[in-house]
Parts: sequence; C-alpha cells; structure tokens
Amino acid sequence: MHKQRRLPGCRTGAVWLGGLASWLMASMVQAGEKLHDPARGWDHLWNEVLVDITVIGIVFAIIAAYFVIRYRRTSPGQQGSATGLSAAAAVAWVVIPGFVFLADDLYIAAQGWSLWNTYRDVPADRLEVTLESGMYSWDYTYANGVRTQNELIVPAGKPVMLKMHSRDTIHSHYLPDFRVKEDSMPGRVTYLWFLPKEAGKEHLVTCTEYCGVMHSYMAGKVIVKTEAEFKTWLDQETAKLGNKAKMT
Ligand SMILES: [Cu+2]
Repeated sequence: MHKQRRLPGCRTGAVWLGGLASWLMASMVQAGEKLHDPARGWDHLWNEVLVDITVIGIVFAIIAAYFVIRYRRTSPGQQGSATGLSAAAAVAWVVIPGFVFLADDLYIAAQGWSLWNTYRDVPADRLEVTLESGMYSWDYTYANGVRTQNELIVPAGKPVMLKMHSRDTIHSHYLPDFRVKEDSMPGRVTYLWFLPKEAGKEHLVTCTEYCGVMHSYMAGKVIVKTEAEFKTWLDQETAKLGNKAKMT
C-alpha cells in the first residue's frame, strides 16, 4: 500500500524532471539559433521572464492563501500558539525560496548576457549603412554614396548594420519590429544591427529620445525588398548619382 502510493509520486517527479531537462535543452538550442536573429532572442527571453514570474507568483500566492486560510483566527480574541521553528527549518525557509528566486534570476541574467554578447558580434556578411539623424529626419547613406531620407531600403535575409551619428542633438533610432534601439548623437558613432527577413514588408522607424518640438513626427520606415529588387533599386539610384555627377 505504502509502496503503491509512493510510485505515482516518483513517476510524476520523473516526468517533471524530464520536462525540465527538455525545456533546458530547448532553451539552449534556441540560444544557438539567436545567432542570426537577435529579435527572436529578445522575444524568447522576454517570454521566459513573463512565464517565470507568473509561475513563481502563482505558486507563492497559493502558498500565501493556504496559510491565510489554514491559520486564520476562528474566534474573537484567539491567541496563536506557534511553536518556534527549528534551526534547520528556519534556514530552509530562507534558503529554499531564496535559491528558487536567485537560480531563476541568475539563469535569466546569464541568458541575457549571452544574448547581448551574441548581439555585439555583428555578422560579417552585413550591409552597412551610415545614418545621420537631425531635427527632424533620418538620413541614410549607402556605401556607394546613394542617399535616402526616412526610408531605409534593405534586402531580405541580410543583416543590416547602421553606423549612426547626429548633426544636432541626441535622437534615438528605434525599430520596434526588430527589437533594437540606439541613441545617435553628435561627436560619437554608435551602432545598431538587425535582420530583415520578409521581403515586401515595411517596418516603423521612430525617434525615442525627445529631440524638439517636432520629435513625434520623426518617423520613417524600413522597406524590405527581395535581393534582386534591392539590387535593381540600388543600381538605379547609383546611375542617378552618376548622371548628377556628370551634370555638375
Ligand atoms: Cu529625434
């Protein structure tokens, strides 16, 4: 009887442990996949934070509710008769919840650290574009001198790195869909990169540093084209540049 009652518990424990192990492995596989798409990595990390605080919150709420009900006063003037905790129990009450919180915090912090490291390692096969921000526009310059304003045109499937500076005050180039944001400022070059994946899509660019009265109008877009479309567009713009150079 006693044995029969213990077995299902062991099996449940094994299932939990197995589930935990496979979740950890899945997290590690995903950590590897973050290499080429930081946006997925940030989303994954954020979801994990939400799941963790929800689970921990629910567990602690249930325990707290149980204590409130179990140890409630049942008659007016009732006095408790709590016996003191043993030293071992007191230590366990501090160490176990502390360990649960810290283990999770450290695990998430470690993932954030590795994700940030990965993000700082910009893929070598990137497209580099220079960005000059100013009140109130985003001015992009491609390697061959082609310029666009408030429209960053990029090919799908290629990492894009912006080298940013500002001609006046501090702006912040924010690409919500790609989960990246970085200040641009005078006298200093800052960087940002992202991976546009789907051709035919447009993504918002917005300023997230109050830079003057027209700050809220300082919006642009990332326009993602197929590689062939992008090449055609860039060739056309390059030809226009050549014509302009000939005319002057
Ligand atoms: Cu701005």
